[in-house]
Amino acid sequence: MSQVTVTEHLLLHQQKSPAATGVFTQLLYDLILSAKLISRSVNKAGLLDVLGETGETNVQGEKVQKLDEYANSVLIHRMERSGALCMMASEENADVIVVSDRFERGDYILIFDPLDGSSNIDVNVNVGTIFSIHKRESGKKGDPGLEDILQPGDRQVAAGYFLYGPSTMMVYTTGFGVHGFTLDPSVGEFLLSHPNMTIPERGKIYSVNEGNYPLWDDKTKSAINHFKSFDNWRSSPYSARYVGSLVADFHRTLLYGGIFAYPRNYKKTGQGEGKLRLLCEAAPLAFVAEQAGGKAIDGTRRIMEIVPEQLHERVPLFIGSRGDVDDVAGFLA
Ligand code: P6P
Repeated sequence: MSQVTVTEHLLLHQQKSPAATGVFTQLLYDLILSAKLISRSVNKAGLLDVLGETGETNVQGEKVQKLDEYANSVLIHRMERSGALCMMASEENADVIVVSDRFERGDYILIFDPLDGSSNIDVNVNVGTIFSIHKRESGKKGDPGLEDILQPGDRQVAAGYFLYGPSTMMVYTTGFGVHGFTLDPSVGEFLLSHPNMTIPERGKIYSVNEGNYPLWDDKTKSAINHFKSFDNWRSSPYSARYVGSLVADFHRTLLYGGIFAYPRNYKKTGQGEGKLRLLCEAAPLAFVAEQAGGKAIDGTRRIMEIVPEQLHERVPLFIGSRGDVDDVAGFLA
């Protein structure tokens, strides 16, 4: 296969996209550089003093891992200097980060989860960085604010993720298909390895934390039981796979098909609306899923249509093969 880098691919195949401007290319370049720095530290985690927790708790009430903090600081430091952004939001930061006017600013807005699944780092399980890119309505002047970032997923200019696993991959979309790249550490470039990724119409794997079963409502229990029964489209139970790292579970679902679910967990504090965040997890992955021919709902609504009311809003998430998500929608209607 010819060695096509991400930036070449963007220029060659994404001209149609409003994203394919020089400023966007610079944004993507700096995002990729951040991911290379994070990948290097993740891959050496056992050797550097970056394992374990910082002793702090983030806005989500989760213990901050040392690598979380490192990944977050790399992204903020690098991306505020990209010249492409006016504002950022991180899953690790309570408030938005307005790019200081001592840096050159652009109209793009970057939302990210710097190291999703980081509780798995200490046991050497895949983790990832998820990103979502919006563009501020042109012509707006002055400092950006929450109203510029509380946009539905349909308004995303681009979205994707980096997966730090046996190899480091980047998967992204600008609205013209989904494309996967694998980092070749010997040259330090992400090279096109999965052009035009499409998710199978149906799968044979369901992915959910079954330990939360007692916390679900009856409709959710029926929907998940459907995949573990003989009365589904296969007339055979699906296989269960659950890594507990969203990017790893989603990436497998994208490649093999099937469904990933994180339902509402009633009785679990703060998870009445599910655990996953709309802006930095559900919406970017929903963009990728839909561009690959899949679907993503919160149970009744298309994720991409939900207008966030707050920065760290959580949503239930059912995402994956079109047919499997439609089955879930039937049970939850
Ligand atoms: P649970 C990791 O902490 C994360 O945010 C996602 O990566 C993952 O899908 C989910 O939480 C796992 O949550 O409750 O099943 O451990």
